[in-house]
Amino acid sequence: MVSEAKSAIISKMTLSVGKDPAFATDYDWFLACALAARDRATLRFLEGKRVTASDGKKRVYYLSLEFLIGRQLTDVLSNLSLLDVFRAALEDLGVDYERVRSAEPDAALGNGGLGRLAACFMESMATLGIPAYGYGIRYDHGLFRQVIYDGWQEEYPEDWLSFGTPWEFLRTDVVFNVGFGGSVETYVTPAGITRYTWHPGEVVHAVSYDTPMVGWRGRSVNPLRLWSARAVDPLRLELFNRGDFAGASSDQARAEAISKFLYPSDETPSGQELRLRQEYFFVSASLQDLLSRHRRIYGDLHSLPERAAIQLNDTHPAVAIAEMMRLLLDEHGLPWNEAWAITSATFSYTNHTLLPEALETWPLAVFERLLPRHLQIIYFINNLHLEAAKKAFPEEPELLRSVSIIDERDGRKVRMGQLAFVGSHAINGVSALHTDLMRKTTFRDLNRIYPDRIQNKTNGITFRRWLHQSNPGLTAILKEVCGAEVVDNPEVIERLAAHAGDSALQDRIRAVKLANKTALAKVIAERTGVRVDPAALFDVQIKRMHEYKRQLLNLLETAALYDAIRANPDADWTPRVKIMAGKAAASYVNAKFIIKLANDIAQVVNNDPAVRDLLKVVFLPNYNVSLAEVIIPAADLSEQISTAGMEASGTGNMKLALNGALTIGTLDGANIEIRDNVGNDNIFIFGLTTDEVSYRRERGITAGQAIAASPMLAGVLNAVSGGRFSPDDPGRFVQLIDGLRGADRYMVTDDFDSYYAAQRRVDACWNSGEPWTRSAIINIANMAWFSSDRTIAEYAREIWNVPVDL
Ligand code: NBY
Repeated sequence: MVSEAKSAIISKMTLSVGKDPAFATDYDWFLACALAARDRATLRFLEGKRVTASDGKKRVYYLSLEFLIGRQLTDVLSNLSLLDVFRAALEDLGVDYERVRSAEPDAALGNGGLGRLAACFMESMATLGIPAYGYGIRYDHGLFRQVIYDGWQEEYPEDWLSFGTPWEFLRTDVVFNVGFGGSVETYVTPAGITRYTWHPGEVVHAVSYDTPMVGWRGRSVNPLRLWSARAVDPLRLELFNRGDFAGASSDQARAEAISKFLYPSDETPSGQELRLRQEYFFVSASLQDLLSRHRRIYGDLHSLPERAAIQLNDTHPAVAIAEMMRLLLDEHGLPWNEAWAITSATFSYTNHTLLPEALETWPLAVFERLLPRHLQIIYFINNLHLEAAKKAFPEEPELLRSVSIIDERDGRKVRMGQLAFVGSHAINGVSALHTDLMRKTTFRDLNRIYPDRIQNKTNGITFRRWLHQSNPGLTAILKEVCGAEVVDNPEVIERLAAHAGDSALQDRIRAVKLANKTALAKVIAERTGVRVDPAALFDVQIKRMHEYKRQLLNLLETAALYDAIRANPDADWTPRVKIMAGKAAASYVNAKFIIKLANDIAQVVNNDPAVRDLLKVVFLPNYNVSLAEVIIPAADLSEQISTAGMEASGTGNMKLALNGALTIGTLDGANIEIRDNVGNDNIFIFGLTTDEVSYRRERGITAGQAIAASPMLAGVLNAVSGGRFSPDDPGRFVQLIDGLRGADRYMVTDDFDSYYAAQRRVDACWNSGEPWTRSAIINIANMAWFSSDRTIAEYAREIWNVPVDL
């Protein structure tokens, strides 16, 4: 096996990379290994396509504008059971696997949780043998690279594709035309039926690239099909010949802009026309592709719902509802009712947020200019939908306003959430609380018209990447204590619980954690210059920077703790390292100030001899999947402190608990389900509940009371806004802190005292030693339910109607 791998790698190095191994760089070795690994997945990949074509198996199509894959080499090798073989082969060749692995750039084609969920789902679908295609965009530039300069975030373009990628196959035969703009022609057939033809004003090509997604033990290999935009004619020769070189390639530039970059704002849709072009571009290509596949195999489109399930990952691909109708009506000549029956039986939609500013809408004018025929279809859909609503609730004209796909208030808009809901047979939230809130708030009236459409599918994570690959030390313990089958069946992790009090096991768990923390300490030193003690409590908040996630609450507690330590340096403090990482959308002013505050606090605290090693503060730049893989196994404490009701689910919370971190968190999103699984005694819950949050909001209760009631809070607000951490610019944080003193939309002040108290409970528990490790073990033991295999099995059974054995 090892010798086989060795010669495969050498042969790739020589014949595909074109390098003499003696002169190969780490990146060359990565390429050679990736190509050799891909070979071993390819036969299974082709076999999967053949089988599903011949056996009539239902396919799942996962439409997502984001797939946050990260590095793939270890994932592919490990899932093919070849990791040790390749490692040994490289060692024989005198090459260090770690360096080769690190030479791979992250495929960062996503912003955060939503994109990473899509990546976990692709892996789980392949693992469960579900025939699935992921459809998305092959962005030339993924999420920006974050550099921290003088404490401020700077954004630089990300370049993962600049040297190509060894994982993909270009499909030169899978190219579709995608139209934009133009006009709609209406005519009446001899039989008296009105028909419509769209004449787009502009056409671009969608070219496809397939990346194999390998399931655990190579059970199946599914394609992730990403579309790249090309101009139909690369050059306007008549302009070129006249010397107008820029004009000659302007069509090309305009077309290629579509797949040029990922929009970097999570939670707040950009509203730019280019974004709508991206959405329609990949949706149209994907639907044309899957319809032509269906017709090739089955001939008739009426059987589509039995053979295909299309999942919309948030509303970003929701224009698919209108595009499917257009294709069925205009291109395939189906009557409306049949087309609608097929469409709504095929689609389902996942909602990832209820934040009002995050719900996607498009101004009618933009929509009409870009997609005139689709707007017409949406009007038809809406008319029928509102008729039905009127019939069901004749006494409630207000209800029509809330369920309408067209928002008639200031400046008319298309509401993508309503469109996705009306066009789908199943709509799901991503945690129990979030789904409950969907039914009660944003989708309350739609839920009354279409009861039983809303379901819950609590998120999950793939244990292959987030446990086995990223934490081999812990995995080795689990295999020994729970049995080797733990890598195939996470439920047996539960066996760990029986040994939670066993001091030998506790020692081993602590030793693995310490080793992981030592590795992280090295990364921290390299990237920030800060030296931290691996024996200290590693307190971690890693996620996109957003006010609702309340990194500011964490920082205020840090500042308060710092003052408390200075006031009483000889007390029995728990040495802590506060670790924060995350990117802010470039235009999100407050989020960028919060990053600056973290760095300013770090400057002051880390250089104050009075606090010694009792407190260190670190902001790690450029958080991405690869950095997460280093931080998560090294965390002791997981910060999940969003305002209750605002974090739809969270998935980082699951990764951290699975790796033995205890959670300090609010009763929000999946934190609640984590608590239900690990037990109240093994998690630090604090703060307002969702009901208390809405009570305060409804009564307009603002920060005044909380500040008046808490001298510590008042003191820390004064310190930050008074320039205590920004002596070079004392007014720097005045506005940020004034936001808390005023409306305090995210109720940071209300939760401050109970958060501070919960942190002191954390200190006490950490100092007690044994009980902490015991709790950590109980956390690990009870996380099996959060495997994305479980989540995907639920989607398969309850939404897609696809057989699955799990
Ligand atoms: O989806 C996240 C939720 O905040 C988190 O609670 C949940 O666990 C996760 C998976 O369900 N949402 C998220 O990551 N959203 C985005 O990344 C996003 C990206 C782009 C846009 C909106 C949201 N956009 O409008 O462009």
